[in-house]
Amino acid sequence: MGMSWAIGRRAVLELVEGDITQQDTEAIVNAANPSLLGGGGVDGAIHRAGGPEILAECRKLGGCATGDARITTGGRLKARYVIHAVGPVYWQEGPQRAAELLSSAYRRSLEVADEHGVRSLAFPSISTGAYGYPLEEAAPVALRTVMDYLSTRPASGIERVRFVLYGRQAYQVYERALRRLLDAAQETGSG
Ligand code: AR6
Repeated sequence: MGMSWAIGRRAVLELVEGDITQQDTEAIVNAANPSLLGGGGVDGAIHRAGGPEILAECRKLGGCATGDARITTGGRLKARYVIHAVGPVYWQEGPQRAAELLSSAYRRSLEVADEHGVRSLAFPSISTGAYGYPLEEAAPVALRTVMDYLSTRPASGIERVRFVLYGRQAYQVYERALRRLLDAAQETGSG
């Protein structure tokens, strides 16, 4: 299952149901924690699939603040890079601050990708597992941040951003959220 939409002049936004570790984009994004030393969920799956080289590089980075992102090798993954993004713990921040930090985690991942000449990257749904961010609230924040970035940064070399949703339900939540954002953009004559 999957769909794609043209965003801005140059970029494509894709939604697929699947496993982030299997993506063939140049970079995949990890839903990491501030230690960058591994964990469960997406983080565990990426380190398992990519091998010990990723953790070895992470150890040298000395952590990452919430809302920020760091880059390492992709090790044995198809992706050349892993971008480790730290989303908010929902119940610690409250809805408004959590939305700011979640948006920042996506935006910083895109900036780090651009700094490394990455043209295609895949995101999981950051913070919506162990960190407790309700999927219905996280989806529009994630999608809006990526769409804004792709349509307002003329110097960006990013051509393809893929959201990889784990399970049919998550996919459907993102698809509905994307349709709502695109409809709203059309009505206001932007986007
Ligand atoms: N591919 C794509 N999405 C996945 C996969 C996968 N292989 N596995 C799970 N998901 P989580 P968080 C979905 O918990 O909430 C770790 O311990 C999952 O259904 O991975 O940001 C870190 O070390 C959910 O919707 O990340 C941190 O301590 C989404 O990915 C903490 O968890 C994110 O779930 C980060 O929590």
